[in-house]
Amino acid sequence: MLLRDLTKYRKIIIQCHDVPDADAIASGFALQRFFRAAGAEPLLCYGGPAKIQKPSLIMMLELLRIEISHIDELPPGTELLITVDCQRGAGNVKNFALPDGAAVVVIDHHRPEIAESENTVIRPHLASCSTLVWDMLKSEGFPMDKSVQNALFYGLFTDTNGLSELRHPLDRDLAECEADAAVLRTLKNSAITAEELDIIGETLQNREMIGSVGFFCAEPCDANLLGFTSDIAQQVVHIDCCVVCCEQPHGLKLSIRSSAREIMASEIAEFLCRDAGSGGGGVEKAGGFMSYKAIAEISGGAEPKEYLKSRIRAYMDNYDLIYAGNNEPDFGAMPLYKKLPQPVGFARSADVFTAGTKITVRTLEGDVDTVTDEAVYLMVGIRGEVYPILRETFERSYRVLDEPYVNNTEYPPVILNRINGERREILPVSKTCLPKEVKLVRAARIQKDTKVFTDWDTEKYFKGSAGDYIVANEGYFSDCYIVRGDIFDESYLAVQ
Ligand SMILES: [Mn+2]
Repeated sequence: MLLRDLTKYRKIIIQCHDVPDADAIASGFALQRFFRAAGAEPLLCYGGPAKIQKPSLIMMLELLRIEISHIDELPPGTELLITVDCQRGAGNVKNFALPDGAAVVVIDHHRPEIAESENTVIRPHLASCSTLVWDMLKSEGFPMDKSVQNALFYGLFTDTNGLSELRHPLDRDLAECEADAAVLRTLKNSAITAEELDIIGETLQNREMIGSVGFFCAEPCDANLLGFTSDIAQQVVHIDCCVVCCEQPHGLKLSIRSSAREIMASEIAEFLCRDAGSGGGGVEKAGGFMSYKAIAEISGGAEPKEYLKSRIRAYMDNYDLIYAGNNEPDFGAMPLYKKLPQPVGFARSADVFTAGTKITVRTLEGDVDTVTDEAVYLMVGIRGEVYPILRETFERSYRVLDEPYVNNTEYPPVILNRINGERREILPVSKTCLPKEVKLVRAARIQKDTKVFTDWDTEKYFKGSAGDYIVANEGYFSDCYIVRGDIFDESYLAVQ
């Protein structure tokens, strides 16, 4: 569904969830501006028991000149109802009676709780609904003025604990669009009331240790308090990871910090929220959300916080840890396989920006900083992942095919010039190449969840589940890694 498909409606209601937060308000406000520019009469509103009272939200409405109404019923003649940052039919959004024939559209970034259709745009991998709306408005070529940009930036800011829990490359793109530093500075620094400071204090006093994971529960509060709390807890000695949660009307909101190599915050967040919501972020900081409804479904009615604790325990118990060159398995005894040559993409870094430019490569898997150089090429993998390689190594290992490289990844990798902010896509200047040599490996299916730590990446690790393969390059067993089961079956052949 595209926004332009909706401009045929005149009387449009944009509804935030009950007790709206900055992300819902920002998303709705930006859509209101779009539909107003298209000649419609969009009303931004919310229902539910309480009016907006939070000081930072009242300040947001004033500074960005946002008008939002608290209503009991939809105005007569409503032709289109759009729910933002929530899904009509879910528990956290007032189910207004709809006039006959009115259309309903859902724009949200939470886990789908309703059947998806051509009238729903639900993207749980995005950290904020503001990111989604921002992306939709960009696809329409809608000129966003400062107040719209400020609002969307602030929506993302508050949903990611001050930008520390960004998940998707699109989140990172929006995070760079701070429009008006002065307005945002005021908003950012009016986040906590004196009462909320007390909540942070109390939360930190009630700690429960699950293995080396510190578990903290805040009383129901604004989600941005969780990030401040976990930032403090992370620094405590002997706590490898901390999980701070609080109950929100329709689910648990989580903030996670890691200070140990064995736990990547993004990965534990994804593990804890699996099937119950969505979680993600970076190596050290991540966030997540688990819906009560989903927890009840998958656990057979467990108390949500108890369920979360059981997930933390499962995470701590589940893994085999393999340190390359140290306690690795007996690769020599494993079957030998050869890797089938598969075309991959590459670009000369100096073709993207002139040699010597400081760049950030942005991909689905995260950001990588490097400098363009005649001697540095960029490899592009099947899922759009990008990694630098020395030209010399490249020429030794790959044969160039005279074809452009085609890859339909969800987020085409881009290169950002760190000096002037210019962004260029890498795929248009990429070509296809094939590995020259047949690579031999030793491999075996793993029986249980495993993490592999290598010497050449001291920050991240490979993670696999039962059914994936642990693989080592023949002759260099300390060069080991995990390959997903389905990918392994497609790309490796047993050597008899
Ligand atoms: Mn949100």
